Amino acid sequence: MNLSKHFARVFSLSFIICHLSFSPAGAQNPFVQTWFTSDPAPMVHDGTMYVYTGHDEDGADFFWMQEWRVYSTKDMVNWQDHGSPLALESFSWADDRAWASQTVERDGKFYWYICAHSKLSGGMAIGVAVSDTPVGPFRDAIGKPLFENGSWDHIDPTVFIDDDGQAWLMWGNPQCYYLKLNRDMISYSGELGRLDMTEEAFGGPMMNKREKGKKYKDSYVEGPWLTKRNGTYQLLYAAGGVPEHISYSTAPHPTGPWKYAGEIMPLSDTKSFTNHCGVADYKGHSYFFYHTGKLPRGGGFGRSVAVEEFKYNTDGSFPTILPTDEGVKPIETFNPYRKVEAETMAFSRGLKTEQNDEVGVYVSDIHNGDYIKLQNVDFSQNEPTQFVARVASGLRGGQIELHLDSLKGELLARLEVPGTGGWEKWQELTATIQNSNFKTQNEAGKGRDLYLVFTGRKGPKLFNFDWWSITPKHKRLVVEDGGMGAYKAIMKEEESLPAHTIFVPQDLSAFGKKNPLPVLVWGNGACTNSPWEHFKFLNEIASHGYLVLATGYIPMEEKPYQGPMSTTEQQIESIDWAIAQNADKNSPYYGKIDVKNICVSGMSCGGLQSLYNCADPRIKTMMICNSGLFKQSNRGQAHGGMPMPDKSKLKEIHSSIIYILGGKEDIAYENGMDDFRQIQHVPCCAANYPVGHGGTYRQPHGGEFTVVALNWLNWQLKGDKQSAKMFKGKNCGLSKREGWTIEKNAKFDSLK
Ligand code: FUB
Repeated sequence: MNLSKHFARVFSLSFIICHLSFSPAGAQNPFVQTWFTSDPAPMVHDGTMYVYTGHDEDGADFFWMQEWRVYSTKDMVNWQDHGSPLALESFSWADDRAWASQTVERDGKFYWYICAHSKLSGGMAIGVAVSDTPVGPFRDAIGKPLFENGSWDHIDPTVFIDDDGQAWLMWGNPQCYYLKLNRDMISYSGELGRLDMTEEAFGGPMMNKREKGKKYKDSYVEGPWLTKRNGTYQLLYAAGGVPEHISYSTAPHPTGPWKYAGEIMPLSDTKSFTNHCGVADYKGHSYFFYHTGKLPRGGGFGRSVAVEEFKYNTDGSFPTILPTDEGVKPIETFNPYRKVEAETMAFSRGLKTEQNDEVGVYVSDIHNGDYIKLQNVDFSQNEPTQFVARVASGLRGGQIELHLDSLKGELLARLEVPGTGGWEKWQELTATIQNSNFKTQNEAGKGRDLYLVFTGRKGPKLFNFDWWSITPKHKRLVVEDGGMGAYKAIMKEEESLPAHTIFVPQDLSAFGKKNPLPVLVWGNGACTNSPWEHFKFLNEIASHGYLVLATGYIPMEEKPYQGPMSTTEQQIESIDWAIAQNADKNSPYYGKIDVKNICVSGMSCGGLQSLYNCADPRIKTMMICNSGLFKQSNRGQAHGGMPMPDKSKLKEIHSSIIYILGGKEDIAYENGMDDFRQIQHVPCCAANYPVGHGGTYRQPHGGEFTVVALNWLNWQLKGDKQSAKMFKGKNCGLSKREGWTIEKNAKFDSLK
């Protein structure tokens, strides 16, 4: 018998069986297929779910782990790979075992608590890294272990910030330890604490303290996850010994007394003898993260993160949660009309991801037949015209085919990828969408599954893949489901108003002479020529029945605009346009715009643009956000290109005016408050909310700043008496609203 042929046949058969048993149809777990990932720690920040993981090496025979990785999603099924922003090399004292970890945000910084083997003590140690963003770059925050004493117990840190601000760090195998972190999150106070590892607390004592022959309900092993629900602390942990299941205990205080509460994820055939969990609530759903060994060629040392949705029992206790291959359902649609990092996937086959300084993370190891699947892709917001992709190939390239709903489903486009002269010689290539008449949603009115299928010569690597996008025919986007107001809004560009972005109710039929749309004219922070930082705020305002005309190009994605600054004239163009459209019988806006009720407004440099334009007689009111004219004494701090009228300009204001500032931390606080004090001839107030210069514009629906702005506009432009109460009188709504303060000038109470 020809042995090499025999092995080739056995190998290819087992490969096929592996892939067949790992069917993509509907499966979401494990939700990362490019690498082995373990010990998931979820963190929700700014509307995004992040998961921090360990990384098991391919083909390993122990937990020889070198780095940690980060993934994120907004819809729970399409995950973006952020690569590895933290590795053993980040800690000069660590030399082995990049084991379980958890990240938490505090005061705008992200603290990643890890454990690793320490070359200083020879045992395991707890370390902490810090970053300004959830995806790094992270650096060792203190240049030494946060805690070590030579013991091997010190693994698996969990961190929890309590309602009173106290941050708790817990970890350990088989003893569970705790420390009280200081406010700086990188030091601690007090002595090392030890939980009482009793039968009552954990269903059984530590393994090494068990009485021979005695049966115990359970026992704590490792991987603690500390959280709190309905005022009760919950400690989840890997339990029972090897193989591990997940159990939990509850307590009135993090230090105890803890009481065993039962199993959450019982033992089942996950092909991993360890388990490790984390829980998080996200967009009204509760999720349980854990790991299995279920990826092809995975197992006890090749684990993969998985997630299940669950509902807490009414008393806050956990239900039983079973591991599934299906995983979770999407909770939002996926927008393809933007730059999508190629390493964003609901499922994939055959691929790896790599990273470099030029492009960040990209998809690599692409061979014939490999694919990326994205779930719940909603094409209905626009019409697709082109598929654009950035690729590089050091060999002969291949093709990317776009199919709907299955690997061989309806073909949308086929992109030819040539050799580009190197694996990192990137080219942007375009293919036409062949059939733009396809159904942009499925029968259920949801998005469709999109498969990016890679084809080419059999055998060799084809190309690397950085990002892709679908070019929309029309520049328009529904933001945050159209906003929370009574009129679902849309963000769009109009040919008749170049270099502006319009936010307006989608259905204009509700508006006319009796109910016209007041106008908000907006200038952007840094006088950037796109409202990319403020679109959620502006969209939300539009959804409450306003025509919002923002300076600059439509932000089709939430990324800083890179182009020349805007000009003060663009706000005047907005006013001219609104008046012209209202008078134009052929315009969809004909007779629908309230041209007598115009607010000119802007943030930071956009606020300066607004103040520059303040004398325009068509202005009914002004709203100056995180801004104020520079004083003689600090003019030097201004950036080039900012409009710089001196304080005498304030005399030209002829309307009511509100300053909305970010409190003393706001760099514009001094200038804004100085304006407020100087404005005595028209009603003026200054509202402060302690968030600093950035305001809350990028929070969902624009956050607190939207609430105040909407009340001001409703009062000043729509005459709404209820909204007036937010500002009028000694006990006005704003004076009672958490975090806000308000000051008013002598003329303010005369404001009707
Ligand atoms: O990933 C290495 C170790 O395996 C973790 O620290 C434990 O929790 C177990 O999952």
